[in-house]
Amino acid sequence: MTAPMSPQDTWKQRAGSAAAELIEEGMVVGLGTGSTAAYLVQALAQRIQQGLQIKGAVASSLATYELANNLNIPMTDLDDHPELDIYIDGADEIDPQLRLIKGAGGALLREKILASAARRFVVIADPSKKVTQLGHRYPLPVEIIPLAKTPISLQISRLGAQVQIRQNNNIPFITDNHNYILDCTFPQGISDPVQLDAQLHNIVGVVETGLFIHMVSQIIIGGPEGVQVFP
Ligand code: ABF
Repeated sequence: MTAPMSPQDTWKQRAGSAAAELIEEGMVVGLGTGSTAAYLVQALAQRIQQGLQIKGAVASSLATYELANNLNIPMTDLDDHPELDIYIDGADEIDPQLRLIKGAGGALLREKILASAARRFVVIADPSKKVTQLGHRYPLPVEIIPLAKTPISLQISRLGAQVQIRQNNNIPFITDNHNYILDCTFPQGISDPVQLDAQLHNIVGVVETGLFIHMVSQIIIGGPEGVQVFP
């Protein structure tokens, strides 16, 4: 017997299914990572089973690749399709200006590459992801070159953050790109995400940050009443 879905999972599923409806015949689709994106992948697989034909899907993580491939979604990559018609992914925090923190799942670099290669970037989430200011609930993930972990941690702490190397059982978490993630907590929140993103990118050895600014085309929030679409 399968356990009943929690309300939050139902809301994530609503967002994922609504986003799958945006995918049209012949599109190249970017698939995000995380539990909300997994519902998108399942809904897309169902549409393909019912006859939708897409050119292919590009996954933002090895985990999503496995899931989509196992569900018989035709997979491709950015070498064959350097431009995506649409990229759909979850987020950790969404502010009123549709700026995001992403990367709790550890796939932020590939996610940002796909978002920047897409004509349209659609974010799917449940209502818990909406915040008034970024950085209050989740630390900001920053992907870095492992060799430089100590100097980079020092420089980021001088920007006002508490910095921790992401670990699993006391072993550093390794990204799909063989890098580390620093989880950076800003106790007062992030007042100027644009400036912070620029400051972080100025630190040698920082590969990418989990701040997604001026990238989002649309947000789909699944909730108790159905889905809401912004803008
Ligand atoms: C990816 O998965 C990430 O960028 C984000 O960290 C996370 C969201 O996961 P979930 O949908 O499980 O909350 O989209």
